[in-house]
Amino acid sequence: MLLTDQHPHNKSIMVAVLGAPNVGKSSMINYLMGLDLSVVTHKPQTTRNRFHCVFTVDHTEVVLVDTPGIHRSSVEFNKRLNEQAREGVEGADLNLLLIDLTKELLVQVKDFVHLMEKELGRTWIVFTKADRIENSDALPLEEVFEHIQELIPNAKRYFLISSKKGTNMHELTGALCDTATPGPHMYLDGSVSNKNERFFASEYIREQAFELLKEEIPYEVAVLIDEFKDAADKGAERQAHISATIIVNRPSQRGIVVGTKGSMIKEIGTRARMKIQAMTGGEVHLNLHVKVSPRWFKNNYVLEELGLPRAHNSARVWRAKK
Ligand SMILES: Nc1nc2c(ncn2[C@@H]2O[C@H](COP(=O)(O)OP(=O)(O)OP(=O)(O)O)[C@@H](O)[C@H]2O)c(=O)[nH]1
Ligand SMILES: [Mg+2]
Repeated sequence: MLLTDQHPHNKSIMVAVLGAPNVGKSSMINYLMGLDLSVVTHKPQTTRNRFHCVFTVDHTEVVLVDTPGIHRSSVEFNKRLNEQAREGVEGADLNLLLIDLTKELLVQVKDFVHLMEKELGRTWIVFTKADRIENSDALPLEEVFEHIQELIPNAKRYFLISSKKGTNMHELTGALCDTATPGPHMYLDGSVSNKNERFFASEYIREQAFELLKEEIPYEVAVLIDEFKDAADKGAERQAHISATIIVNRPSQRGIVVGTKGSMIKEIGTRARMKIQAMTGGEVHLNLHVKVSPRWFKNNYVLEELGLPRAHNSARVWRAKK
């Protein structure tokens, strides 16, 4: 969408947000936006799709591309997640590579460079979770950054942030805005994403499943929205009727997701509904079902429906859905 009546002072920048699972990509994006848009949990591999998160400061539009954490795996599902991340750099003016300060720093960079399989354009390094390190200002980051530049020649500068405390977020926002170039905005004022409410509704349901379910189950759960109907009478508050299916891998998981006398699915639904209501600004009626779909994470049709097309290194040639 190119908007016609653009302000002459408009500027814009598209920024790919990259890094290993759980480094704090979505948390940073939410903090910069001032909105709990992207799903965050304490478990790795929370984000599964690449999408735009948009905010504006005065006349400057910043489009942050959230991506799944890139990681080593030979599993088809993970290959597709990695591909989402790899494609995140396409069209970006700048990459932010996030590095978790609580883990081995250079190992993260080496793994990332290896998995990206292509040279990165202009990149800034963002060291995350500064609040978890005692005296983080004393870290030899200048030295680490020099090593990183040997691995990523286009790494131009670095930041030390905490999304929990807001450390240096103002500086990061300022630097992004200063780097934006004059040009039209991609999004209308007030738009926050290229994904619709239907997508975020499924994300908020999955977020609760991720938080509430244990062991391998969160990774074997997917959510599909069957119906998203708006039924607001003229002048009345908006009402959304949503039906969604929680897909599980094995029959035994159905009972766990439903819970004793339906307690678990009720809890997932109640929590997700609150968050969806905050998004739509109206009442939400949420109907959840559980469906067993064995090995859905290997099923091309399901994966495509989840917005995960085949990767360049997918195990076999998948036939496109007719
Ligand atoms: N203490 C602290 N925890 C953080 C910070 N940033 C993120 N976290 C925590 O780290 C975990 C992962 O955060 P996410 O934002 O989901 O990480 P991500 O990189 O988007 O992860 P994936 O989507 O799985 O790739 C969550 O438990 C966050 O609360 C931070 O600055 N400080
Ligand atoms: Mg994420």
